[in-house]
Amino acid sequence: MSEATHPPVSAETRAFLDSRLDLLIGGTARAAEDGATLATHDPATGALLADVAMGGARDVDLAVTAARRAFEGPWSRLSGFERARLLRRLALLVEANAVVLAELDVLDNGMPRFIADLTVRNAVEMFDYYAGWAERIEGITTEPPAHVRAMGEALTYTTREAIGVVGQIVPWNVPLSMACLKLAPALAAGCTVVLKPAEETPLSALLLGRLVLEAGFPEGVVNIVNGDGAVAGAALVTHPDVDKIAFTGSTEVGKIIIRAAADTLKKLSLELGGKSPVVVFDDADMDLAIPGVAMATFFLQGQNCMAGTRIFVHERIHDRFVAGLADFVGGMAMGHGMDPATQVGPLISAKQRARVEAFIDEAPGEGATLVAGGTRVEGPGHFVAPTIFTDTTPAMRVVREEVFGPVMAIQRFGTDDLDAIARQANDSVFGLSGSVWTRDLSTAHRMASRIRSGHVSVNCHGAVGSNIPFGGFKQSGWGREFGREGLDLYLETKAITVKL
Ligand code: TXE
Repeated sequence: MSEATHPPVSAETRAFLDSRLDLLIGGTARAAEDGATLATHDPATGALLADVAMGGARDVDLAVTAARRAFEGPWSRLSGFERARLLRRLALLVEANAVVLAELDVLDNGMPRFIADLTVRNAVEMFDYYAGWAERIEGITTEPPAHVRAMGEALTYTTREAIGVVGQIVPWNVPLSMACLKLAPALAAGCTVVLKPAEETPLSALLLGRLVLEAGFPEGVVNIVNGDGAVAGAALVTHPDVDKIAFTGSTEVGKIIIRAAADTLKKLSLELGGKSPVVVFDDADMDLAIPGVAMATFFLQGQNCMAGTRIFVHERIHDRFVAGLADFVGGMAMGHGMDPATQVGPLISAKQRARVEAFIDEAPGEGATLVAGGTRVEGPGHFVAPTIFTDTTPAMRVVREEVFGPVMAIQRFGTDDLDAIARQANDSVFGLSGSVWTRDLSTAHRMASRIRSGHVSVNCHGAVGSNIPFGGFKQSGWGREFGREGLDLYLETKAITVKL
């Protein structure tokens, strides 16, 4: 990696990028069986960052074998308290390596530095939070069945046991966060893991893997296999010795995984796409709502499953609100994520930029009015300016499909009938997130209860946290991550009856 091609990074980050970036299998760093590598680039400059080992089906098989051995061996003998200690040690190590982890995600993903710093803090919190749960896994006692009681005294109780070997497949939009939010509950529950990061962002997970070993987790508990989704990802999904797949990514691949996992009937948790509604009432605090709604869409360049991308604004405030949004967006600094002033970084890839630009090119022809952005950004990086359309309608593609880019689609409403507004807001196959902006507490709660999503924020957006269940209604997925429900995704319940 040449210094000239990107802004300065720390010596530790440079040393990491210059090191061998292998797969982590059974506690050992190793090249792919066939020697294949994957090149990863800085999306802001196009510069090559590093070549990392690219695993295939054979590597996945080795990783699953190592995970099974660990699951049945030393890992299964550790108590929840001991797993908690390891998780807390990992949290401290992530904190101690915060700068390198943040810089790796900035370089690999393009995200602005302030977002990378936020994701490292979230990662630390995630391991600390789930360390607490590792100490609190418990079952119940209940009444034995009548036919056993008829024979004399008996006892029925339940235990909560780790599901086993888990395959975790994650996307590129928040690489470190995704790896940590998947690993923490699985390890707290006592599972072992084969993690497959996204092709576009293989770096921070590899450093995390080194930290997992440094924290003292037994070898094979966490295995990391970078690789192609259709090869390494698919091998994990069909592997007969994997008990569960946890996936975050596109709804399209989620459906492929459901079908592919059917033969082995794996447990699945899926966090998929979104097209979240943002409802702005005419009594909303404009000073709060304008920046808040802008960031609901443009945070992470809109490459965010929770992004609020269908905006419903009361017609009485529409013009004022839209003018305020255009002003705000005009002041957003676009650039390399390592520049502290940057609020908008590049999209992840040329492919993603082309996909997003196709939505932008098509919308005016369907009748949408362009308010901001919309012009092509020249240069080597995959930049797209924050783009706002108003006068959009429910049938437009920009309103129906997940763009996963910085594109906002505004519709107006003229009614005060909350059921009618909710029908508009819920007119989507997705149901992941949403937000309501009003000063009226009653309107806020009544509207929040009508939105068919797993997560609703009031006067803010995307208020997620390690302790707050998160997941989708409808085609946004199966299951809830974070909180206690996030732990439950990795546990089986066993009922035991003993005739005494
Ligand atoms: O996602 P993919 P992509 C949406 C968003 C975006 C679109 C495409 O709309 O524009 O998806 O992004 C692995 N078996 N989201 O193509 O393909 C892949 O290697 C097993 C929403 O990047 O779903 C990667 O690790 N695994 C989203 C992961 O799946 C497979 C986040 C995600 O890649 C596989 C990302 C297969 N057959 C994209 N094919 C969100 N909800 O946060 C691919 N993968």
